[in-house]
Amino acid sequence: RSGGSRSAAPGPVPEGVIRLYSMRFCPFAQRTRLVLRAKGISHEVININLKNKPDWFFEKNPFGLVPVLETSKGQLIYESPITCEYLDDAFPGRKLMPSDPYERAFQKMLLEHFSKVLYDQSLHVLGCMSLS
Ligand SMILES: N[C@@H](CCC(=O)N[C@@H](CS)C(=O)NCC(=O)O)C(=O)O
Repeated sequence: RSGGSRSAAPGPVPEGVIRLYSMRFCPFAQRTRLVLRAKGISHEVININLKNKPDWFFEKNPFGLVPVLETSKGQLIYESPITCEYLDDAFPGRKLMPSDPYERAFQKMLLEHFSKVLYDQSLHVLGCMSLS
């Protein structure tokens, strides 16, 4: 869905489904998509044109970033690690996060390390692009 900044907002999320506002090549949204798939959660995806964001998107996330989850109750969840933890907590089935407090903390510490690597790599790629 590209649309342009004044395009109409999508309707409410149907019962029994969760909606993901995403972008195909976003590594942060990829985290959320991986959890949706790993847990087999029924969902729909709306891809946002980040170069020309629709105005209504800022009502979903004031930061204007993907990923964002929206429930059929109109609840909005953003920031990728928070979306992943929400999905793990809110849906039954295989738990992705350990229940032990230290193990949970350890997983989050690991995520911080990987986020730093991801960020450094993004900068590296941008650096290479600006050189080419
Ligand atoms: N801290 C955020 C970062 C999300 C993020 O940076 N998403 C990018 C796409 S990969 C975005 O929406 N960019 C739009 C913009 O910067 O205006 C998260 O973990 O969800």
